[in-house]
Amino acid sequence: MRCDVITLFPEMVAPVLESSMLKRAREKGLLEVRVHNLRDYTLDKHKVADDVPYGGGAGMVMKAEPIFRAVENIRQPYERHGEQVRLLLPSPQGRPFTQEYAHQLAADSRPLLILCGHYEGIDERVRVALKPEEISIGDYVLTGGELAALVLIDAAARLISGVLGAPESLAEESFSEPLLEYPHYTRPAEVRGLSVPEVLLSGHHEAIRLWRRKQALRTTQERRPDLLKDRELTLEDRRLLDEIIREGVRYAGVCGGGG
Ligand code: 4FV
Repeated sequence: MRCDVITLFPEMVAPVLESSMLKRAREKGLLEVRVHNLRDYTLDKHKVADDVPYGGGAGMVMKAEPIFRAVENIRQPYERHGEQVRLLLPSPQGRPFTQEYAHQLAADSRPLLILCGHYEGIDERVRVALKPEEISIGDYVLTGGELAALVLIDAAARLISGVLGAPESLAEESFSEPLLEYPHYTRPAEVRGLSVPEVLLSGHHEAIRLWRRKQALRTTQERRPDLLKDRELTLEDRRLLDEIIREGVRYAGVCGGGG
């Protein structure tokens, strides 16, 4: 996965790329990320990249020219090699970002170019001329696109085979199929009087698989019933959901809570 990030605040982005999974992915050569400071593409000695909005109003707008110059400059080497760059713009107006979208980004061989907006946003002529693919990470307003850019990179990079130590864990996690995750436990078996569900200590793999499936279905039904709506359920899932409904008890997630 190759990714270029254009931002006014590289210091917000670079440190995250130098830690944990993203750092390992880069060291393994499975992820390439270059961070570009938009100010390097401004024309004036004060490196001004934003200005007051035409028509008045609060806040500042990011100037179009530095963005055009940055995008053209970063695209060129790729286009010289016949590669088309995928230009992404994190914004509240964008298509909702989902696990499925993350898979799509991870599977795309094109280099990604992520433009981070800031302040009130970018000059609309950038959208008109460059037609960036807009992606929203949620219905709330951030101070800038940097955090959203890191969300996109993190969610996609971890899906690249070889990045995560245990690729099999990808198969069972939330939204791998639209179910929320089952509860996880680790040593010690007793914490502040709280124990671990017996079944997980039983070594009985089929019973453990069923217990985890049931918990995932229960949590999904309780917290995100929308994820279960018009979803093709297996016979087993239907049986487990019937059990859950019959039990009708809210699973507290900690032993002694049934489930
Ligand atoms: C955002 C979001 C987001 C809007 C104005 C940056 C900010 C500022 N990006 N999903 N929600 N962006 O709030 O992606 O330019």
